[in-house]
Amino acid sequence: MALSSIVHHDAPDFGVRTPGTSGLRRPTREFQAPHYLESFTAAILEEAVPKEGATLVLGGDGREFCVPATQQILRLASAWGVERVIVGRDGLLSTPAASHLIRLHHATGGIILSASHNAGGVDGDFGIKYNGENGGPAPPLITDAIARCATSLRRYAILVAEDLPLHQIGRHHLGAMQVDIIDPVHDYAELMESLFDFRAIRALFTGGFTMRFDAMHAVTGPYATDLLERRCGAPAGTVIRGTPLPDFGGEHPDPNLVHASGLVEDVMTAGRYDFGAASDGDGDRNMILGRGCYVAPSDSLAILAAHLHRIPGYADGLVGVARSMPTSRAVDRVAAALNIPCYETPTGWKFFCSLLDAGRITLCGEESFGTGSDHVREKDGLWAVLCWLNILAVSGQSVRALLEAHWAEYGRDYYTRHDYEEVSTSSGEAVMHSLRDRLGTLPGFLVSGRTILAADDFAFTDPIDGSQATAQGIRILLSGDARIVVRLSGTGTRGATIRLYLESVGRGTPSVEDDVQHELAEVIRIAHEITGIEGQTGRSEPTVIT
Ligand code: G16
Repeated sequence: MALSSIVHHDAPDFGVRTPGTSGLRRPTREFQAPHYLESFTAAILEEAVPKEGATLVLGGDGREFCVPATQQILRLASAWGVERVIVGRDGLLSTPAASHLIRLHHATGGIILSASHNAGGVDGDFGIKYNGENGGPAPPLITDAIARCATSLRRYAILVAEDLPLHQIGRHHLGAMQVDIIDPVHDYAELMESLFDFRAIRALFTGGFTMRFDAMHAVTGPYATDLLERRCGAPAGTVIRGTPLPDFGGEHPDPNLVHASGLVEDVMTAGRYDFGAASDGDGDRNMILGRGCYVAPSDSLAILAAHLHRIPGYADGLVGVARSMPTSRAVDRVAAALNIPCYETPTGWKFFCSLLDAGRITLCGEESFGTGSDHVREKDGLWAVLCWLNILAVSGQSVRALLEAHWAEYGRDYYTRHDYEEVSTSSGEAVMHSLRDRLGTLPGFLVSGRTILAADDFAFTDPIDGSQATAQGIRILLSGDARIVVRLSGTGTRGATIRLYLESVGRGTPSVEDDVQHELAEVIRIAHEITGIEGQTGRSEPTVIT
């Protein structure tokens, strides 16, 4: 197509648009405003994509606005001079699959359209994020530059062209740019097949093992159906809510005890299946359930660390592990027993990526239902589910038996997260400011029979490149091996969300029947006393407890 088909548009001033923990997430309607998506994408291209010879991967989780956004981004990429874009059919790509494709094709990077676990639809959220050539979320240096550029950019170029038939796999052209529309599942499924013992998993299902996977009407439906039902032989119907819908069926695609309550009822409460799992909007999170039990993400990470060598792709063992700061310290004890390093990083997958790139860690995970390894540079929901299936298959144990054996050997970290969603930004900040002001005075303080041993605002220096991240959340260590962490969410889009993380290492013989909230009642009380959340926010109860 001739150069004359590129037009330039003026972009209004949308104010500061700083990508958060995981890209720019805003209400869908905001993204649909004329020039909003376009000018932000232009800023991404300007700051992260060379004008010549670039290959990009493009896809999203299928939420409202994904398809028109994909078409617009293709026109913008063509006008920018991108040589080739690899797009998932219908604009679909899970986040881990996009990460894999970037690495597989040695692409310049990728643009992922998702607001992850946030609700979708016209009244929900939309999001966009840029991943670099390693397949991982762009580092702060790039996201800050994108934010600055997006704030000041007043003009962008776009190709005038018809929509591409996104449902048609094959090679297309848009101006001088080549567009390859591919099956979003195939390459990712092949990667999984290279890591796991599918024969053992198949035998597990043949032996009558039962499972439900809740795709929550989000992107993992087609991936899970191919992997679990077709490649691993699970009976048809194992994957539920498997069709991606623009509004996720009106539900919140967040795999936790609250938003996946149907699955929780079936597997955990009623014990109808041996195993249950769910993933989120873009397929990077996971929740694991066993008959009558729930596996807290921090425990899942520790158990995977202890058993990963039993999976073919990890037969050489682990070089190191990492967890985000608010994740419980359960994995630290496994790492100590394995005599491998354990890194503590701020919340956000990008902090793991430099350790993964440098070959310092094999496995990493977060309390926020994220687990992953060096196979991609994103957390990976279905990968975690396959890890569990593979371990269950080769160990012959149930989820409950694995959990209880793990706790008997390493001790149990009772753990809960209390979220105060959509409080006013000022009250969220007030809670943090007031804690920061008092940090120095807290150690030595006696609260409800426990002594505060240490308190700090978590700061991190990347051991590879020396970059620093400060003010990453307040850590309060209490006597009796208990810990309180407080931070503001980086992914909310309305007001502020305060996250209160509470944990205590248990004594005795831990069982899946233990009431975690009861075990932690005293630590919860102390957290309220120290943080003053109720007084600052007027909320006496959290919105979500996981
Ligand atoms: C994103 C990041 C995760 C992080 C999570 C935290 O997850 O990728 O690394 O743990 O946000 O969210 P918050 O700041 O709200 O606690 P996702 O799944 O939303 O992309």
